[in-house]
Amino acid sequence: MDVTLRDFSIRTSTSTVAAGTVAFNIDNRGPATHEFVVVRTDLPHDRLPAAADGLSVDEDALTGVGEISEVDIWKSYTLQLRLAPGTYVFFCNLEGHYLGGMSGTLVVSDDA
Ligand SMILES: [Cu+2]
Repeated sequence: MDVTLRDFSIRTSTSTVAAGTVAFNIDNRGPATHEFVVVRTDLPHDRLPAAADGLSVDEDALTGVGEISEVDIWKSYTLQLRLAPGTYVFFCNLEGHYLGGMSGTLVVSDDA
């Protein structure tokens, strides 16, 4: 699936994928460095627990699945994850970016 990062949104080519190996083809369209973090949670993507700084998400309070911690501007990355059926949330956790709207939900279904 394709993932496009920009200030401040994350767009994905799909919101549902089949369980198994999922390749996230991540593109940063700038104008800042971003990050791509995937966690497994049933929380709505805009209701993740806040960290003490109030500007980012408390990743320690969530079940991390994978991430690319530095997505440079105008570069492309591939993140491959083995995902079991369930609900996942992805976000950018650089200061303020999550609050700016950089998050979304991915549903992994169990049908092949
Ligand atoms: Cu960001």
